[in-house]
Amino acid sequence: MIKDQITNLKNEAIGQVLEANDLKTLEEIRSKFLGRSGKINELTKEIPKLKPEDRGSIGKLINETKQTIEEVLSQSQEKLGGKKEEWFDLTLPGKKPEIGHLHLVTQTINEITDIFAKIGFKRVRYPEVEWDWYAFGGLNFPENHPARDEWETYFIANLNSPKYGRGLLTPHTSSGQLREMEAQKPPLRMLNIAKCYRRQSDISHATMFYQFEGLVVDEGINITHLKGTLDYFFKQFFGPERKARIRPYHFQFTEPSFEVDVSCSGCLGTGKTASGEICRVCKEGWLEIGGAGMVHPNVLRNGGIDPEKYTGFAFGWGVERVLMMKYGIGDIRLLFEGDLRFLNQF
Ligand code: FA5
Repeated sequence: MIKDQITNLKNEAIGQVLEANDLKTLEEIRSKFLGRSGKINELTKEIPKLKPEDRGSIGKLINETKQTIEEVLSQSQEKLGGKKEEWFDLTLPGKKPEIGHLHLVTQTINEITDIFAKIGFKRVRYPEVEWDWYAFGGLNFPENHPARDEWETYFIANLNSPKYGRGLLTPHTSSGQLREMEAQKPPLRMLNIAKCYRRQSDISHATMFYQFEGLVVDEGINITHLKGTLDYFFKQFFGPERKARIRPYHFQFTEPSFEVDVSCSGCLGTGKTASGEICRVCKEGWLEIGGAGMVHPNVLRNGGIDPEKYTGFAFGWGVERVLMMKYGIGDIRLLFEGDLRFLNQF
């Protein structure tokens, strides 16, 4: 019985609100239904007369009805242009909008791109999801090379090409070498900066990281061109007093191959501090930065280039590693955690 009364009251109120054409009528409806001696309060006074077990549910129903009528009223009020003006204190200090900036890795990628652009290197992009041929096979890696091991490289399930082998996530930017050779004829001056993926994670290794790869192929290119390019980059990126050093090493796709070191900023390559103590940063004057070498003749052949006529050099380093060296950042994971307290410093 009382439930029917409540439903009828709700329908009556909504009907009247929908028919109202002005704010004054809405105010009258509000006081008629929701006012102190309005119809809702009349009903509320009936609650104590109910059986104790019914009081809770009827009280709840009356409250819901009140809310519904309030919502319908305020919607109509807004439609009729009766939105209340909000009070605004002009003397309050304003809120400064937050202005974002590029992530340190992106800033560094842009800086590296600009440095190499000045000596004619063109930035390129090649697929992140690659074939074994471009990442390994065509770069002279034998079938059983450990880099192909599932523990190092992410292979993609059910992605196989009869011609190019298994699908994978690029483990290094060297996969761009053959793509570049296929894309155009020498002279080549490529800068491939891309995401790389490896099953590694610790203080200096991330599962996803960036590498930048330089490739130069032309007639008469030799090791002095490589050394000069490395020297130029280090001076531009780390500072005019820095120097490059190359040491013999082994990579499948370069011959001869080198590890590249940059002279330490702390001791300027001497390995000793001003007071004659051993430099704590490098211990020997040099910091290892990554790989380089003269492009292997088999790789040139696989890219359709005659190794009797052309020679080339290549280098490939981690973007995060070089920026960590430059800014003295001790843990690569800081770069990917998105912590603004860290990122806002750059
Ligand atoms: C290579 O990847 C070769 N492709 C480099 C190369 C290119 C040699 C051209 C010769 C000619 P390596 O695996 O050493 O080499 O990696 C090169 C650099 O990538 C490392 O020195 C390091 O700076 C960076 N790097 C490698 N793995 C990771 C990782 N998991 N996280 C962050 N940086 C990494």
